[in-house]
Amino acid sequence: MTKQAAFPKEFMWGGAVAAHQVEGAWQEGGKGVSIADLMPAASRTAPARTVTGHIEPDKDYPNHWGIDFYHQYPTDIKLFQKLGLQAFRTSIAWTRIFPNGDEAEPNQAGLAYYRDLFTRLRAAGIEPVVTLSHFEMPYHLVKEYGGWRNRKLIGFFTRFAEVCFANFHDLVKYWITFNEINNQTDWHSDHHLLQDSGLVLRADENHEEDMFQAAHNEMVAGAAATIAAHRIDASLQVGAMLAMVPIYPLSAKPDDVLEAQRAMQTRYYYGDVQLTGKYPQWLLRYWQRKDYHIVMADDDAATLQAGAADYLAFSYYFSLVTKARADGLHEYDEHNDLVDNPYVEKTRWGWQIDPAGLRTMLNWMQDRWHKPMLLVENGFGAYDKLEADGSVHDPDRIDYLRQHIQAVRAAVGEDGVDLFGYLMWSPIDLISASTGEMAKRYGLIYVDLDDAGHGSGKRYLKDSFAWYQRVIRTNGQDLDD
Ligand code: P53
Repeated sequence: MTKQAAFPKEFMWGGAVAAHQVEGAWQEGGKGVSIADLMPAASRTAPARTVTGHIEPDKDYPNHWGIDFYHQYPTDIKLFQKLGLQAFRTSIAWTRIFPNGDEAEPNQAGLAYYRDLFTRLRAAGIEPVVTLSHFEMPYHLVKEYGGWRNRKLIGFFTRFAEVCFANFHDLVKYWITFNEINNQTDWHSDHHLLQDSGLVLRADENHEEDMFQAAHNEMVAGAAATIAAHRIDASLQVGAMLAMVPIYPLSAKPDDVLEAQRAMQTRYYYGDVQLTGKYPQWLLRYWQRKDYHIVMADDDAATLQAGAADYLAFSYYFSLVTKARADGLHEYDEHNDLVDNPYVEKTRWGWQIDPAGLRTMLNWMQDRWHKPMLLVENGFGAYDKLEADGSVHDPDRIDYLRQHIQAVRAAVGEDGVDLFGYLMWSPIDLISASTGEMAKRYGLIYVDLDDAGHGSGKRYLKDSFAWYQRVIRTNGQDLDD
């Protein structure tokens, strides 16, 4: 009989959130205004969130209240402990530490808040995993400096990162620089340019060239932060973070295959730069062909090399499919010809459910970058219903998580992929990043709030809570029923 694949003993089971999606309290503790604070809620059918630079009185801003984690974290951590979480990923809101981003000195109230949060996590036996920039840079840096296309941001970010490492290195070993830095590859989307790089572009600007410039500056900043982390405490582990979305060819037609490969190159050059310290040749040639001039300082190459990430953090939710145009290949542009995958189901938000793609990508990343990996997001957004007796039945979420954890088990146990943990999104309901809705729920814990912030805010355990609790307790073996 073939032996069942297993997770290693020290495999880390956890859950993930981001500050602006849970904390609320957007004007407490000296916090400055972040881009997330200026994004009104959209919806499943009209998902575009925009930033106008001011609060529009007739719109809802769910990030302003989140799930009130800013105040309720001590009791929420108790629930996470009951769940058995071994790791908890959150982010530090940059605006709690540097409200405008360009101050000389950090805000002490912000430092005190995160010190208490991380201390309580540790006391509960939960390893904090902390993202420095998760879709929420200070709006001041967008308005006054033009976001990440300005090299001054390298200095501001590095200072912010150093303050965090110096203050929390005794509590936090695992760090992540920029959340899903590669989403901006979809540079046709104002939303992604803004979330990743604080870019608000005029119609006459070249969005693609600006995206490459902003991403370069971010990656240099991430490398500089990584170097600083190791100087402050050699035991710190700093990860790069990608949204891992496989892009398959629609058919075995050779042009479809080439098209899909180019889409993957476009999406994952951020991994090449951050993990190997080098830009791939195809991209340098592409810039030449397009007459793009990405400004780099003399020592950027050395910084990227010396500050290569220690590990790769990534999210995985869905896969995409592309095909070649009738008249030949696209330039490197993954978003031109995306088509439905006839073999997979979708969520209500149109996200294609593909657990096998996770195993494929784990192997692909292992073979390409040879670095330790941490899966820091994987989950199922759905409408949930709170029953009169306080229960929430979410069998579809359990199915989604089960199938993806089975794929991880096969990749780790059979294929020998170097993945050291699985952090699901999310232990608790939170505000959606793409649509700003509360109604798109991911949690194992239900939070009684709606899109307009109405409700008791009380927490209820969904069926998936007990299910994941057992997964953790059995180290991923008790999965198959
Ligand atoms: P929401 C796009 C594609 C895959 C993941 O997403 C993405 C995005 C951008 O929204 O975001 C990550 O809430 C992100 C989280 C986010 C989560 O996935 O849009 O890192 O902040 O909440 C789920 O359904």
